[in-house]
Amino acid sequence: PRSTEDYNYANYHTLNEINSFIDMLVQENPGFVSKIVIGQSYEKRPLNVLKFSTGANRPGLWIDTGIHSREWVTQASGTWFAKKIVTDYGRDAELTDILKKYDIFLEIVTNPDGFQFTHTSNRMWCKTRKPNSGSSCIGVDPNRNWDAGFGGAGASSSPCSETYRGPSANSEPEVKAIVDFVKSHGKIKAFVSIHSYSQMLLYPYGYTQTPCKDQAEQHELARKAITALSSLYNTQYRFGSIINTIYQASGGTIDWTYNQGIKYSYTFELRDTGRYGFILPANQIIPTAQETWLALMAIMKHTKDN
Ligand code: ING
Ligand code: ZN
Repeated sequence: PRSTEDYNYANYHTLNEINSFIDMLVQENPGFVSKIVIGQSYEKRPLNVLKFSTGANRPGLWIDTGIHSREWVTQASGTWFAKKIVTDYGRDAELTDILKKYDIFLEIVTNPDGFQFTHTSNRMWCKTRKPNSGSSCIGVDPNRNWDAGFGGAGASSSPCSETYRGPSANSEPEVKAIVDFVKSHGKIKAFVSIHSYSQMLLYPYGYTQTPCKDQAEQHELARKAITALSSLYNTQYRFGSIINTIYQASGGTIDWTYNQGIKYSYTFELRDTGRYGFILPANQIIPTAQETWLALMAIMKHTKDN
């Protein structure tokens, strides 16, 4: 494709194709869209974040996709969200209002080394690609590597496990880059980390049964968001805390962001419920992205109004 108009949103793409998409989107929208490189992966790939901004010194809304590399519908949806934002800004009143008050940050390929590996070697690769000392197994689960209940139940200490937590919190550069970004930004007001699959909308905590102090509001907002989501194609989502809805998990992304003071911290598990699982047919990419966008809008709008 020569522009983001020609890009095929209805198909899966390689890392190079997504990176070219990012550069085209920035070029086509000067003064609105920029690319920030927040760090580099273990294999030295840039960690690219799209920034959508219409003014200086704004608080921020964060969305990441693809922290688990095999969850391909998430990176594909992230790409569709990026195009949706530039299409709707100035046309859709609600998104325009959001962008008058907030910057949106979108990291589409949050685990680029893993994503490249899913294209070249193993479609089911999930973790990072950093070697582990004393083991022949590669990689850390980047959703067990955050400094929130790190090392507790709901993660593995074995380097060969798919849920290996890593040698220490933030050991993975892909995680540390986001930690440094969130801390230095200081005004991220909503943080949404997108996975697949299971059709769930989850809020903290995953490492403890202790409810968040904002649980009642998080629960009602989750209900509102999944109601919006299901209005399009009647896709049914479950919602609740991580530990009570999916399973106990320690060192997870949104437990850390919530403990940093980001009240609207959520994780999505996109389509489906297991028929195709991680290998979701490409003809479901656009419907998945469209319905998820309605839920994201509900979360961003609520953040703006509260
Ligand atoms: N599921 C998530 C996982 O990392 C999750 C569930 C979400 C755990 C949020 C912790 C925090 O196990 C998938 N499919 O990756
Ligand atoms: Zn995942």
